[in-house]
Amino acid sequence: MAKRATNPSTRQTSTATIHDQTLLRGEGGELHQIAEGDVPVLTTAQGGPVADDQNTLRVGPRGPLVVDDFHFREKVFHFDHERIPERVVHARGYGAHGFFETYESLAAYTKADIFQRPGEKTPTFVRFSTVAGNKGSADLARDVRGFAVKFYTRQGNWDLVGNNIPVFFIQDAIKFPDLIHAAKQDPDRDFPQAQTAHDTFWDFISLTPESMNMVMWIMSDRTIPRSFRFMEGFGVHTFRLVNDKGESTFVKFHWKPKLGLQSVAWNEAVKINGADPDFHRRDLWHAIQGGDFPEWELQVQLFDQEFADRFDFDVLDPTKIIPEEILPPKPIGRLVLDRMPDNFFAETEQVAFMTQNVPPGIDFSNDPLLQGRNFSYLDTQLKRLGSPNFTHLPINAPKCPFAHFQQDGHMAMHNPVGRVNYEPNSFGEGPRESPTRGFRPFAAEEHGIKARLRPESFADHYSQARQFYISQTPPEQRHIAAALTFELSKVETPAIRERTVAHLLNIDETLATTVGQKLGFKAMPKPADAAVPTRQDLEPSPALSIVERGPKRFEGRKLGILVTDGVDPTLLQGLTAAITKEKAVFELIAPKVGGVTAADGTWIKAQHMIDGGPSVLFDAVAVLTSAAAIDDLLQEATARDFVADAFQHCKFIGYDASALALLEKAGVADALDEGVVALPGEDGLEAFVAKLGKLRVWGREPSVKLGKA
Ligand code: HDE
Repeated sequence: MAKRATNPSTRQTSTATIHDQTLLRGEGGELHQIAEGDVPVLTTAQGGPVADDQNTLRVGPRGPLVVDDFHFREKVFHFDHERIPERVVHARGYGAHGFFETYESLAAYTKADIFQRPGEKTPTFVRFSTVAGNKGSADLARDVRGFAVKFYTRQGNWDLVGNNIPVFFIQDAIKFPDLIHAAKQDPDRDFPQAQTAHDTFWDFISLTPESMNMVMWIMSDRTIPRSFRFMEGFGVHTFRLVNDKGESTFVKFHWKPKLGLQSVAWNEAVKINGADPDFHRRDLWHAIQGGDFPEWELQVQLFDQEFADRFDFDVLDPTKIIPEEILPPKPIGRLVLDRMPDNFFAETEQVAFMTQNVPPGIDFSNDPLLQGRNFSYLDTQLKRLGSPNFTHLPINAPKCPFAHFQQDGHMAMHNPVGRVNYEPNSFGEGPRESPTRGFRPFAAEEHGIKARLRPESFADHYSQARQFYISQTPPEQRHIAAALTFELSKVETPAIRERTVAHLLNIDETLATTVGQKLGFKAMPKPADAAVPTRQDLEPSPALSIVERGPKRFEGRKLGILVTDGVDPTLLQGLTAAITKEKAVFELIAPKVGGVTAADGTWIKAQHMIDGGPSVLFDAVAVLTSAAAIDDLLQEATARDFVADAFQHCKFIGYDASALALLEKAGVADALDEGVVALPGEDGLEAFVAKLGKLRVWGREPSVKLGKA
C-alpha cells in the first residue's frame, strides 16, 4: 500500500463520516479509502475523494472554467507554493542519516552527555553542500563544501556546522554579506553562477589580505573533491569543552574520512559537470543504498590557555589552523551514514542547522566569526522555513524529551497542554529550569572598551598561507598555480589581477611568478604591503596535503570497464571479481545501449552507452575488446576520448591485446608508463587492482600538460 506523507500530523484520518468507500488500515494505523483493487482513493488535502483528476470543471467541452472547481484550485494553489527560499549560501546540498559512536568517556573534559559512555550511539543527520551556487548548480563547482552535522543528543540537538576547509575568508562576521555578494552572481547580469572566476570575487579578495590563507586552500584540489565520502570536515572555530567542575578546555573539531582523501583534476571537474551534474549526490546515494556506508572519525585538538598563549597565532582567528604536527588530534568517535532520507524536501531541504545549538558541556570561544554566526542562523531559518515553529518539523525536532512554554505561531503542531503556559506558576504544572542540568555558559571573565576593533594578534595574513603552499606535493603546487591562473584569466580588470599577484608575492615567489607569467604580465607588481612580514620558519605540515593523505587501497572507488562484442568473458569476470574482492565497484560501458555479446555468446549488460559513460566518471578504467570489434570502436570519438582523458587525468588504464589499437588512436601509445597496464598481465588481475589504490600516476602530468605525451 502506498505510504503517504511521513509527518505524523498528516496521518489523522477521521473514520466518522466516510461513506460508500471500503476502509483499509495502513502501516501507521491510518485508514485509507479504497478504490478498485488495492489502490487508495485520490483525495484533496482536506480528505475529499476525487472522481476526475484529468479534466478541470468547465461549461461544455469547449467552454470556460468555473470557479467552484475546488479540487483544481487547491491543487494548483499548493503547487504554486511548493518552493521555499533557497539558502542564501549553501543552497545546493545533499543529506543522509546515520549515527555517531563515542569511543571513550571524555568526562575529564566535558559533561556533554554524548561523550560520556564508550559505544554510545547518537542519531545524526548530515548535510553536505556547495556554498556559492544556486540550488540547481553542478556538483563539481570549484567551491568550499559545507559539512554540517546535527547530533540528536539526549540533551538536545548539537549542530556542528562545518566546512571541508579548516579556515575561512574573513575574521569578522560583519564582512560576510560582502564576501558572499562578491562571490555569487553579479547583481546586474545574474552570472556567473557557482564559480569564483570573475572580477567581483577577486576584487573583494585582493582588497582583503586576511583571506590569503583561505585562497591557498580554495585554489587547491580541496575545492574539487571526488566525493563527499573522501573529504575532511572541520568545525573551523575554536570551541570550548566544559566539564562538570566548570573547567574549560579549548577544542577544534576535525572529521577524517575512513577511506582517505581524494579530489578530481580541474579538467575532469569541468567535464563531470557536463556528464553528470549530480555526481556527488549520485555517489552518496549509491554508496549508502549499496550498503557501503561512508564513515568519518571525529578527532579533536584539545588545548589550554597556556598552549594558546605560546602558539604562533591567535586561536580565536578563524583564518588560522593549528598544524596537526604541533597538536596531534585525538580520535574520539566515528560517524557512519547509513540511511538516505525518505523525502529530500522534508529532510534535506528543511533541515535547519544553527551554530548556537550546543548541549551543556560544549561552549563557544570569542572567535568573532563564530559569535556572528550564532546571531545569523536563527534569522535565516525563519526566513527560509517561514515560521518560528520550524523546530516542530521532524528533521529539526529534538529526539529527547523537551518541554517549554513557547506556543502558537504559524503551523504550531505541539502547543503546551493544560491551562498553565508560563513559569513560575503556583499550580505546580509544567517544566521548571534546572540549575544543575541546564546549560550554564562558561564563566569567562571579559573586560575592555566597547569599540569596533580587530586585535593585533590577527594581523599576520601570509605566514600560514605560505605554510599551506610549501606543505603541498609538487603536483598539488602545480594545481594551485593552474587554478589561480584559470580564475584570474576570467578576471577582466587588469588591476585586480595585479593586486592578487602582489599578495602571492608575499606567499611564495615562484608561485607568484608562475601565475604572473601565465597571465602575460610584462613586469611583476610590487609585493602587497604586509602588516606583518611573512614568516619563513614555519615547518611544512604534510597533513595539509591531499596526496599525502590519500587512500591505501582502491576500496570504495569505481572502475569503468569499456567492453565490446567479443570480449573475453574469463578476463572480464576475473577483473570484476578482483574489484569486488577489493570492496570497490565497477560499471560497464558499451558502444551501444544495453550491453555486448561476449566471445562465448553470453549477453553482458552494460550500465552506460559510451557517450553517457565518459572516463571522468571513474577512478580508473579498463578497455576490454576483441579483434572483431576494435575497428568499429576506433571510429567512436567518445571511445578515443575515454582513453585520452583517462591518460590526461593521470589515471590507471588496463587494456587487453586488441585494445592497444585504441591507445594508439587516442595518441597515448608512445607514452605508456607504469599506469597503463596490459591485462591480465604477468602479475595477474589482483596485482592490477592493487596498483589502482594509488589512484593517479602524477609523474605523468608534466608531460601531458606540455603536450609531449
Ligand atoms: Fe554559514 N551560513 N555563515 N558558515 N554555513 C549558513 O544558514 C553565516 C560560515 C555553513 O547544510 C546560513 O541555514 C555567517 C563558516 C554551512 O543547511 C546562514 C557566517 C562556516 C552551512 C549562514 C558564516 C559556515 C551554512 C544559510 C560568517 C564553516 C549550510 C542557510 C560569520 C565553519 C548548513 C542556513 C546546511 C549556512 C551564515 C560563515 C558553514 C545565512 C553570517 C565559517 C555548512 O545563516
